[in-house]
Amino acid sequence: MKPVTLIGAPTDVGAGTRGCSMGPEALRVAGLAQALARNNLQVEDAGNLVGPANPGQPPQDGMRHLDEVVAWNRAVYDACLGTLQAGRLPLLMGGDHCLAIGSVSAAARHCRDTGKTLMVLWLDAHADANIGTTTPTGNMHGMPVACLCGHGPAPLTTLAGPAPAVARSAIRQIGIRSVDAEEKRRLHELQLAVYDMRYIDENGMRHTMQQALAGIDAQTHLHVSFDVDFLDCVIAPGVGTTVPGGPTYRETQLCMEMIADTGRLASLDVMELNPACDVRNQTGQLAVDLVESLFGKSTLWRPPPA
Ligand SMILES: [Mn+2]
Repeated sequence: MKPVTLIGAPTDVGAGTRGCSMGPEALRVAGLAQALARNNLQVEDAGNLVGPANPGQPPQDGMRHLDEVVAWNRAVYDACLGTLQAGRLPLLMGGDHCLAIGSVSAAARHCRDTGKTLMVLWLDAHADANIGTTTPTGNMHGMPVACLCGHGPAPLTTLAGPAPAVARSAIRQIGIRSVDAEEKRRLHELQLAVYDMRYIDENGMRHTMQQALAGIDAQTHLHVSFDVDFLDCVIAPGVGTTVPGGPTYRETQLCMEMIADTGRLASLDVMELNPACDVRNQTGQLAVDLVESLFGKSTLWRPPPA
């Protein structure tokens, strides 16, 4: 496994509820770097990126804080791309989920430069596929998937070069259970691979992950974009947009361990952790626990998967 660089992006410019700007520090307090080091990874903490404050303005043309969202995403893109070019694995600590436009665009750029094949696993309660004309709120953390597919304002869709940054077939969404009315039609038109909660209920997490990870090979760069609201809010209250009925602790552990088994994890986002909504940092600690599994912590010694 490559050495890991922690990159903090302390902003909530893309969120409706404020507070996930404190997410990076909560992950540090929960011992993220120490947990990775315990699992024999080399870790460096690159500190926090700097960007504009949250101006608290209403939407313009269906989007809130576009200028600030662009500035933060440029900073995230540059930091993640530089980390990848240095042969390291960027772990972006959000911050709201709009910042995945920058981190996934960086992964896409790096894959183009090195001949790798990008696969994006989007672990989330929400599909994040809105655009300015479909969003009910204007909050840009509901738009990163659309932007990565080339639908959105040009400064965000072209961070990595000509849009789209990512082929729609490269994105697999897991845990989805909240889709806005207009977004539902768009999601259908985009033909993304969406493993929603009904799919997980009917097929189980093991089969779901086997499907979501199908096609992975030695050339795959696997980017995991983990929105902490993926988790059932009974165990993970520390997010601004809780949706009931998410994966349990055990289901999520299995999800993370099956990703780790591929050995292809190459970049990671941990997003939307909101200490203002949390209880004694329990969600921060849970996120750290799950990230350990994502990096290969297992209960027993296991032979490498075939
Ligand atoms: Mn999200």
